[in-house]
Amino acid sequence: MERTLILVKPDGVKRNLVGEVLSRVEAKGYTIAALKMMQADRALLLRHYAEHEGKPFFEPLVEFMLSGPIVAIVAEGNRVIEGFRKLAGTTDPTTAEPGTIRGDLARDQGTKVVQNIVHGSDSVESALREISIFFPEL
Ligand code: DAT
Ligand code: MG
Repeated sequence: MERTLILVKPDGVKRNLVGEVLSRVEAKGYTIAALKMMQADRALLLRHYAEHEGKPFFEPLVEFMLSGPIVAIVAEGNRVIEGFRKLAGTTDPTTAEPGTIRGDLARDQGTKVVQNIVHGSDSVESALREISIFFPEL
């Protein structure tokens, strides 16, 4: 069964949207296989976001992800990686489709990094890598 890593980012937790995100995932029919609230540290985020190192938004992204607790979720189901990316919507919340998490719940805050409520793995390889970072016990 396919699995993906979902993160409710600090903006989502601060705005009390953890339940909203979980309920959209569950309503779609995916199963929550694991879930934890945590404060990320820098080392963990450098591993998670390694592909973005060197980009202009990298440091603001790490600082943002350190700015408060996050909720890490493993969701499970056939084609859940693709399915959650559709539920999340595109990266830029201003133009993300209404009906998606980012399109409905986020907007441009004028910050150096886009704040868009959720992370979702983008491929099978990313999902396996990211789940092992956030849930080494699984
Ligand atoms: P996604 O989260 O949609 O997979 P990504 O992996 O390309 O997007 O980037 C990770 C996060 O970094 C993204 O959710 C928001 C932020 N980000 C991406 N591109 C950005 C940009 N050009 N300017 C500011 N922040 C950006
Ligand atoms: Mg990504």
